Amino acid sequence: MDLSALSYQKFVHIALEETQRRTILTPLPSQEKLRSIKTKDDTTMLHGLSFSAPKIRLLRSLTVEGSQAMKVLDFAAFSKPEFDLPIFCANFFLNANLSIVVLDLNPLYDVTIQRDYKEKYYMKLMPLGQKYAELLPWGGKITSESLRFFSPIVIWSMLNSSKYKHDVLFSAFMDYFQTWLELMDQAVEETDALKILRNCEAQHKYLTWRAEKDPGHPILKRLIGEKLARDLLRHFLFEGVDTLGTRTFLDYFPEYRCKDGSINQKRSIIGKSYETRPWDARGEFIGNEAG
Ligand code: BLA
Repeated sequence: MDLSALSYQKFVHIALEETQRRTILTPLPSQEKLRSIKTKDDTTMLHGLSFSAPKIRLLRSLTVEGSQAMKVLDFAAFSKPEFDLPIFCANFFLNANLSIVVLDLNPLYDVTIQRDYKEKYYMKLMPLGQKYAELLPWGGKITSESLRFFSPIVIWSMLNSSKYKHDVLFSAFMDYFQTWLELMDQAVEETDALKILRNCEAQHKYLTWRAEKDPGHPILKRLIGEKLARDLLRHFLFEGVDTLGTRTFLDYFPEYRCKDGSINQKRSIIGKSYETRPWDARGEFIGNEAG
């Protein structure tokens, strides 16, 4: 597949346009530093954009494009802690053969445990989850630990790269993002300090997980080197990981502690599981790790 026909720029462009129809975006200082980075191979470019808005703490986008070898989109939106909105999450990776897709409104609270949270946001959205179940089918076993950050409407898929699938993905991306924007519009500011603190901690736990274990890290390190990749992760992609809370990765995920006190470099301790979609059409969790 010739990748030159496929680009994620349109995704970013239209998503930002839609956001601007509903709210006022203010560019964040982090965007200046990382607006564009040339990679070591000199043909690939990284482009970053980041904004805040009255209800949004951080809306940011990273694309990797240029060389024929691969294209990447990492697009996410985090609300201010006064709101318990899900986190918008679109992570797409594409090379000549394969397209890897994660698209979700990641829950702030584990929906297998917090039923009230699940009911508040996801019960109405189950038809949206069903809409793409056939065109973007479940991608097979994944890092088990990731599942608690996913919602019953998550799209996790591995596809052959094609223009048709790219167009389907654009449509899914816009549906999910519009849904997130609608939730943002409707969100009512929390005033209970304790609840705001809980939201802050939940976002911090999520950021801590992703800043340490996101599957894109090895590629980013290869492209721009260890130091800049770390900077990109902690001060741009997962900004807030050093400010929204004080707990460390090992406080949240003690099972990753090695005997010498360091963090186990493996992505998963439990291993991969969930061969098939572990949620039914009503959003009930039906997975078990052996599956
Ligand atoms: C693969 N990316 C994956 C996989 C998941 C995600 C679940 C399947 C592999 C696995 O089971 O871990 C995405 N995982 C997530 C997300 C969360 C999570 C979004 O826990 C959120 C909580 N992906 C990127 C970027 C790159 C990238 C920026 O987001 C590259 C620069 C690449 N993702 C990438 C590649 C793979 C992958 C190459 C397949 C290789 C692998 O599994 O290591």
